[in-house]
Amino acid sequence: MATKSPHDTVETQNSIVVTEATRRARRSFLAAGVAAVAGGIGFAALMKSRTIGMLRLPLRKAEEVNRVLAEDVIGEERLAKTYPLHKAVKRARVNGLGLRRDMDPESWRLQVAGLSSAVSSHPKFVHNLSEWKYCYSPEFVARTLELDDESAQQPASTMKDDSSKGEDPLIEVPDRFPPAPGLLLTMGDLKALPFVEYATEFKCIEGWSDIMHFGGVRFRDFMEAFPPERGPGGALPKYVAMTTADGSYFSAFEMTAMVHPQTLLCYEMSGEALRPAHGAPLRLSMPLKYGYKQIKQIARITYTNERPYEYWERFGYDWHGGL
Ligand SMILES: Nc1nc2c(c(=O)[nH]1)N[C@H]1C(S)=C(S)[C@@H](COP(=O)(O)O)O[C@H]1N2
Ligand SMILES: [Mo]
Repeated sequence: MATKSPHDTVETQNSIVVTEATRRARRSFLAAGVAAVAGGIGFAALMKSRTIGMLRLPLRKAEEVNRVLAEDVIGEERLAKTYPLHKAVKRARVNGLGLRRDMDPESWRLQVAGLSSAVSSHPKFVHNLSEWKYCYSPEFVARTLELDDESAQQPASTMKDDSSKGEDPLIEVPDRFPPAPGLLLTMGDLKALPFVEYATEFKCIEGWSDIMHFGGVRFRDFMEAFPPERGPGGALPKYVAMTTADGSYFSAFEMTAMVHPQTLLCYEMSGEALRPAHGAPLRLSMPLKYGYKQIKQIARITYTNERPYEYWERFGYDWHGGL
């Protein structure tokens, strides 16, 4: 069997993106040439026009437009602006519904489904992830309240998940913990991967933003370590779904957004261990998307080719949540 090195996973994805971008650029380069001529500029005029870099201005402009387009579609090259870490707020605002404060932290595992069959030899492989039981008990509430400060204890969400956004009662929320083989990872498995941190602007659709400092592992590094099952021709799965342990919140993403270098699985915030109100033990940071896509208290990650359902979708919010 030809085993692909884990490194190959991300490299291949990048080359897919690059190839696609190059193809688009070439297409619009030609289109620009045609347009320049058709637009009456004429070849001689085109050759006399100012050059920027290697390209004459009219072509350069088309290339620019194309770059913006490609970034929009591919979402791979655009980076969110980063700030010096000390510019981040010391205590970030808390927002969100239904975070569990009563989970036994010892019972937390990160379930990963949709992996390459090669992982069946991994020591943390299990045949049925759904058999894992997270433990809840009121005795853990006091401990998580202690880890958060008072402001974190009264989340101020005004995001409507009631009928005001027109919930469609016909939409049935699918089971987010279907039986599946996969890995049951611990925080130690995540901490063994390269640590990355940054401060970026976090934007909530409710109209506030803060510079927040996140730390954790790049999803692309995580994916190298725990590679998904590939489709025909070695294609990566199209989507990644994530859900909390109790299934009360869930989000989903295109693979192109997941391999973005600023997409992090975070276990630190403000340079400290992630607090319960901010989604301990593990949350997502994806600075090119709105806050509602940055799921907290992640328990299961699934690679899939079917577009997964997203929590806010039935209330009329955009599935992509892009900024
Ligand atoms: N599990 C879970 N994750 C969630 C939410 C939630 O309600 N539950 N709310 C989202 C929204 S709308 C925002 S703005 C951010 C807030 O993150 P913070 O509390 O760390 O500021 O979490 C996101 N992730
Ligand atoms: Mo939000």
